[in-house]
Formats: sequence, structure tokens, C-alpha cells
Amino acid sequence: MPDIQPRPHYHFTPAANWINDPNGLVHYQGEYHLFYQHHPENITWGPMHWGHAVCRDLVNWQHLPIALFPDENGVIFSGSAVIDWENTASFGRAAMVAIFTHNQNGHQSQSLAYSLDAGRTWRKYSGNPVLPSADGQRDFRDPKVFWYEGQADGHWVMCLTAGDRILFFTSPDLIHWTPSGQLGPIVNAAIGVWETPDLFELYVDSGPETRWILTIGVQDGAPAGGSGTMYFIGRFDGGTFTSENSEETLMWMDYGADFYAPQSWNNEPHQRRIMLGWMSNWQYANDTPATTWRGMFSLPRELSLSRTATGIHLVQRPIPELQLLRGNHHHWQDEIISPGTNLFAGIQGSSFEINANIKVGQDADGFGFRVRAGKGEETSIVYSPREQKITLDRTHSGQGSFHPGFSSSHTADLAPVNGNLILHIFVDQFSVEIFANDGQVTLSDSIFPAEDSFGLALFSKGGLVQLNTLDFYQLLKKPS
Ligand code: DQQ
Repeated sequence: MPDIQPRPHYHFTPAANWINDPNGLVHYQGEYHLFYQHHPENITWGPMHWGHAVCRDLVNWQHLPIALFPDENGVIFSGSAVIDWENTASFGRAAMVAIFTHNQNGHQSQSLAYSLDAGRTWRKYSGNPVLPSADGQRDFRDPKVFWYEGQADGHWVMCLTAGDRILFFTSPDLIHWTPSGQLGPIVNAAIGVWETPDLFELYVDSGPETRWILTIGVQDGAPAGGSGTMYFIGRFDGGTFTSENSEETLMWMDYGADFYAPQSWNNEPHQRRIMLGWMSNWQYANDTPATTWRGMFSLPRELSLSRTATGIHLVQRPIPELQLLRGNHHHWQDEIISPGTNLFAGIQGSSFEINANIKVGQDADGFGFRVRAGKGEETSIVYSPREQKITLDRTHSGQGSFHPGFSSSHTADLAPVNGNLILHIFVDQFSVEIFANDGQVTLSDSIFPAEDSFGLALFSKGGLVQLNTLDFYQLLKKPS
């Protein structure tokens, strides 16, 4: 890595040093707040603080001073934020309240801090912690809190993780919490510690039917190796969540290796459910190439539910605001791609968007894209029509020897829809994110290519492929 470490063009990174989980995502008075796990003195994980940034369009982020510092109750682990419109906690009308885990030598409890000036300055609640862990319980963390309207007057709901389960609590005032339910452990338990839950309601297709979604970070044992995010679909009665997943099915949000600890925004002003995750993996998070900063966030994704022949599934689409980044555009339609040709001849880039609609025949053995190609390196996105699988291959993507688990390829099942495949791909300095078939399947990987690995190709292997349409946009560099 050069001394001056390059930045992604449009993915969020800390101004300096270490970040991991997104925390406290809340919208207030025109600003999207993004807090995050932060070690301000080192590029490796350490005593956790909450860093802070704000944004009006989910694209142009502004760094703000650190919001929460460690104190006598411990360091500040992950959590969420709400706006207490009705002053239920008596901190002040419309206080922004952060609900987070205090970690004191491995003992974890939940605490509060509040801000009366749109998140610029913070005070810890004097009665912290508000929810100590039961005796001897080690893992008890990452509270996600939201307001539940329900039939009566409404109340606060908290879900948090406790080892291999999720615990639910309710409260009238954010201070007094009553246990209200539990999910887990589940049958297929050969997976790591659960972390960073989120819980929210979505329409199935365009409604009126709804389901609740519970997302959970699993520290180890995800499909791409190491950490990953699973989800449950079910019902929530205001106190507890009941899963409708079949017992043996684990559903995963993303089939790449780098989408972890995601959280969604509370109070999103357009009633969208927008989520972003940390683009790393506890297998190698502390080892990735870095000199001055380490860690980045995924693109924000809008979530919805769709019912298909195999049941209800989460759908994730890049938010439309990302179109603000679009620069030079190339469009193709009705092209035949034959082995050895490259539609992108003369075009190169390190930060771009591809949206392709490709007819899936049985002629070619495979087709796809090579991106960030340079001297001896490339990252490939390959579709196999026979196996109906998509693979994101970063085995030769650039630096990878920093951890044995990094140089790997990641595969997901992906059937064509009406005979076609849609690949919506975002590439940046250190990442590839694939939203396939209009967000039905996603794969997100970090990569560490040379800065000048600009090569780009659309290829077919063993036969012809028909391209219906392809849009390519260079994506503009945002100030960091
Ligand atoms: N990271 C935080 C914890 C959380 C874990 C500590 C997930 O609160 O469980 O930095 O990455």
C-alpha cells in the first residue's frame, strides 16, 4: 500500500484510523446520521468510540467529531439511535438518544446517551447502565431500538444478541426495560456468535400484506467464510418475533464475504428501509492492506420483500441517490458477444457502474465481466448457464496474501428470469457489489488491486451470448 493510502471514490471511509460496524443510523431534520465503531488512534480494532458523519443525500458524507467516548462504565460498542419526539425519557423534546453497549472487560450492559442539538454534542445518562446483563452472561450486546406504534399508545422495542439468541425487551421511556421474548437458539447452530440485530416491517410486493424481518450478524460460519448476515422472515406482535423460516433453512442477505453488522435507518423520511453494512469480515478485518485508515461501508441499499415460487425473499436494490455519482455513459443493445472479443475495448475505469441485461442461452459455457484488471490481476464475475450460479472470484484480485481466507471465490444460486439475467454491478477502488436480478441476490466483496488496474471486459466462454442491453457509467469521485 503506498504511503498515501488511496480512498474509494464513493464508499464511506473514516477520516483516519479504524472503523467497523455502522451504529445509530437515524434521520433527523434533513440529515442522515451515521455513527460507527471507531478506534481513533490506530488502524486496528481497539477501545471503541462512536465516530460520526452526516449526509443529506446518502452520498455526500460530512465527517463530524467523535460523538461517544469510553467512560467509567467501559468502551462504547454497537447500538442504535432514536428520536424521542414525545420526551418519554425526560431528556428533552425530540432528543436524539443513542442506545449502546458498554463493554467493561467483557461484561456487557446497555446504556444511553442523548443529544439536544442534532447529534453535535452528547451527554451520557447518569443512571447508566439501563440494562445490565444477567449474572455470568458474556455476550449481551448491540441493542437495536425503535418505536412500535401498535394498537394502543405505542412503546419502545429493543432487540439485542445474547450468544446464540436474540432477546427482545419493551419500554415506555427507554430507561426501564421489560423482557418480552426470545428467538433462538436455532437447530442449525454450527455457526458463530450472533451480533448486531435489526428488526423492521416491510410490505410483501406492493402490499397490503407485510412481514417482519430480523437480520443478524453471525461472526463465523457464513457461506463465503467467516462473518456474514443471515435473516429471518416472520411476525412481530409488539413484544416478540416469531420466525416463519423453515427450521433447516438459513437465509443469507449477501453471498460475498464483506457485508457485516448491517443496520437500517430509523425515521427514514420517505418510509424506505435503507441499510448499509461494514465491508469487511472478522476473519481478516485487522489485516487488510492499510496505512492511515482501515474499513469502509457498503453502498446503502433499499430493502423490500417479494414473493416468488420458493416463498418470500428479501430484495436489495442500490438507492436511486447513487445516480448522482454518474459521469460518462455508454449504452449498447442487441449485441452478440463471442469468445475473444471485448465490448469495452477502449474503455477502462476503477470506479463505475454496469447494468446489464443478458439473454441466458445454452450456447456458452459461461459469461461475465472482468474488472479491475491489471498486471497479473483481475476480479471476475462469472455466470454459468448450466449450473445457474453466479461467482464473484477475487482469487487474483490484487493483494490477498495478508490472510489465507481472503483469496477466494464466492458463489450463489441464480436462475434467469424470463430467460434473462440482470447484473447491476458497482465497482470502486476496493470493492465489488453485485445486485443480480433486480436485487434478488447480492454479493459484496472487498478487493485490493493496484490503483492503476483499470482493465475491463465482457467475455463469453465456449460460445455466443446475446446481450440485450448494457449501460456503463463512470462514477465520480466524492470528496473524502
Ligand atoms: N462489533 C462491536 C460489537 C459487535 C461487533 C464491537 C460486531 O458491539 O458485536 O466493535 O462486529
